[in-house]
Amino acid sequence: MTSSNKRMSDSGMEKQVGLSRRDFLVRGGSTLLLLAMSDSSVFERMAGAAGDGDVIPFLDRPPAPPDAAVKAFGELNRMDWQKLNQWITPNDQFFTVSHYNRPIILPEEYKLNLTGLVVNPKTFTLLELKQRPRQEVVFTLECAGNHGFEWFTGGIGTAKWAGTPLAPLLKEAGLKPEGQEIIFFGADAGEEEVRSVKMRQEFSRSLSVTDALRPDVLFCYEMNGEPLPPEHGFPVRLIVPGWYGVANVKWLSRVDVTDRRWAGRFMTRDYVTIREEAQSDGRTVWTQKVVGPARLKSVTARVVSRGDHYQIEGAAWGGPIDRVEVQVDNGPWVSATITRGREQDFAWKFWTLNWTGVTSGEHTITSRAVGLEGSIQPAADDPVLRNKHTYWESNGQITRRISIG
Ligand SMILES: Nc1nc2c(c(=O)[nH]1)N[C@H]1C(S)=C(S)[C@@H](COP(=O)(O)O)O[C@H]1N2
Ligand SMILES: [Mo]
Repeated sequence: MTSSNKRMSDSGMEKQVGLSRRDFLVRGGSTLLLLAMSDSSVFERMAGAAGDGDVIPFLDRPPAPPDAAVKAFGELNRMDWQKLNQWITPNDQFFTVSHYNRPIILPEEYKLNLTGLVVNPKTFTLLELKQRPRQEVVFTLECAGNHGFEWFTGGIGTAKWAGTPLAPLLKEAGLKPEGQEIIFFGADAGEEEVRSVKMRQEFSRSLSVTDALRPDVLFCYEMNGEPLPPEHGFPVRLIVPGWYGVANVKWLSRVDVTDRRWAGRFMTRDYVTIREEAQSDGRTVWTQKVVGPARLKSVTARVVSRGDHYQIEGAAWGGPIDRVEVQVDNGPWVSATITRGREQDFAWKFWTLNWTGVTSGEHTITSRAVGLEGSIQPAADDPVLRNKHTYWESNGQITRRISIG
């Protein structure tokens, strides 16, 4: 593969932020993302671990984000996996990604317009949405760009989201049979240029009617028992459990039912994964697929020592998970114990493994999530990832390096 194959089209943010191509990790880069995740100073044990212990720092640590990224987006408080201590991420520690402005919306002025191919187009106030049946979901939201750059490893968090389900609301409005696709618009907007046409575009993503009618999809107004914080989409955002962050449109302003697919920036230019895929006849074809459902993934968060006892701890998410396996150096894959989250379909699982027979010196630790249907989180050098040319959906196995004294 030539290095030019690794290049990405440049759709704006790279220019805007003034980052050079070298600032990006392997998968090439166009749009830079933003994240703000504060470190938590209090250190508690992950669920499942008992007593105090010392965290042994990994030799590999994510580098600081490039200055240009910090300048453009403000202080970046990246999540530090070694400090992950709570299964639910507090709102003020939850990462955030916004591609346009961050609108401030007054609750009493808020309106959600339901337009297009419905028998009864309707406008909802915040109060009307809140008066509808309430539903909650614990859902781990990960930016599809997470782990796409060396310095972007903390674009993930888990919250208990509450709101009202879409399906009954859409059914009441009367979806017309020719309705195929539902477009969700945010109140944030920017200027986009396509084939020399300049236009104002709100942030938008669409779902097929089938996906939108899934019973767990919410018009969400609450995050961990609080009104949605402004940067997370106050007053109402879409929550699509099991999908990457980008599908979860914040500052929701309009929901439009249409008879065809939507070709906005975040469906067709950004958040499109480009791969060279081998066909059964040996040919290779280039594919461009829109980022949607989350992919199986796991991370080794830290190693804790208590005397001469060592415990490896981590998280796994991105689909129904059967188990997590851990490999030390070139040893066998060993099943870890899932300690938290088993009963929640859309939340990350926390896992631990007692590391026995530890010798002094340098070691590598790699984890892999195994799905209920037997699918396995791909190795970092798996062709499916090696032949991926964009940084989204970087769900390869992560190897951490550690030195035992
Ligand atoms: N309106 C709007 N919604 C949006 C975005 C955006 O820029 N504007 N960013 C998306 C992306 S790419 C991600 S990863 C998530 C991040 O959600 P958070 O900021 O609440 O963590 O919001 C999604 N929803
Ligand atoms: Mo994202």
